[in-house]
Amino acid sequence: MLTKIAVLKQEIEAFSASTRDDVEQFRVRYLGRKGVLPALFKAFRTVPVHEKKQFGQELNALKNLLEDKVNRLKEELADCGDSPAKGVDMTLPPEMQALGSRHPISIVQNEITDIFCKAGFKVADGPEIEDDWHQFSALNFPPEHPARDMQDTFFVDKGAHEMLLRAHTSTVQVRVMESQSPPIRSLMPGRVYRNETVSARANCFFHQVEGLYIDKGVSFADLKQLLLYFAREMFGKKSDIRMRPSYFPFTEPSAEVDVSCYICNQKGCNVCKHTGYLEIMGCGMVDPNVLENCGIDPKVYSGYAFGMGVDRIAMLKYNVNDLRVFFDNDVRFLKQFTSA
Ligand code: 2NM
Repeated sequence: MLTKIAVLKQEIEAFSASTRDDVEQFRVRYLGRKGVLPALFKAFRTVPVHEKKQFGQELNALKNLLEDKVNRLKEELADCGDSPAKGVDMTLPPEMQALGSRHPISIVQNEITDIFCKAGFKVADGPEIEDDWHQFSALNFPPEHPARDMQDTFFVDKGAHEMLLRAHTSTVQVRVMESQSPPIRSLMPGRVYRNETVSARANCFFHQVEGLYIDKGVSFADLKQLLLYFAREMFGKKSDIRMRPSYFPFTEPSAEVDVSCYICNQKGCNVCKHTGYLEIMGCGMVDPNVLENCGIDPKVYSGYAFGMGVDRIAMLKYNVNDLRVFFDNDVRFLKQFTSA
């Protein structure tokens, strides 16, 4: 029996493992319930009394040797899964996980909101599925207005509780005006939906940032100054703006805003179609009817509002001539954009 123990000792010392599985098999073979060591302890019972002391010591030494060996092997292999422990340089830096990047539309949207937030505007949020009141009636759209037509708006449920996908984020402005009292300085970035034929310049959904300022004595001059500040922050210090009269149901007077072409410095190029200006947004003084509809007294308060298409500005900024590429989800395209 002593020779058997000596042989086992050599076997155990010589054993090496390259995976955690190896260690486990080794442990089961020697220390498991039906393993070599328990069998020896069983045999120990039949050893003559005068030999028990020596055998006992040898057996315990063998047990300690085994347990130490198993623990050491386990530690060595703990960090490497089932791959070989030897030849792995644990000081090497790990393989970097590929990071995602922000979507170009989100980058531009954040840039726009940051600029207005510096002027004191606060971002508001609201539902994308809306009702007639917030989309049309509160905003002074007459009942026969063409935008109410099925052709322009996506209706979700034409039943008793007619719901629709919002076609502008002014729906959120209505909610803000209904729930807050002036002064109001709020900003609504978000996705809007329109029933358009999809093309290089139009999609059935796009992104808007709208702004609203309501207080006592707000004038068109205030609006003009804010938009000039925005144009210079967004398109460069040398930018200029011009306004052209326009029409929206919810503002009176209304205007389209153009920014001087930052690509050719107004010398004329393909992007500005040799006009020297790029059309970037619409704006106006909030119609007194809208204020009234939202519970704000138009005799006390006045306000301005503006709205711009994020996708269009992103096309200008990144020189993209087909807006569908923003939504094809081609990672090769999307990963080119980083927010500084
Ligand atoms: C635009 C252009 C002009 C606008 C108006 C309002 C509200 F709710 F105050 F009446 N919100 N947004 C507005 C005005 C939006 O987008 C081209």
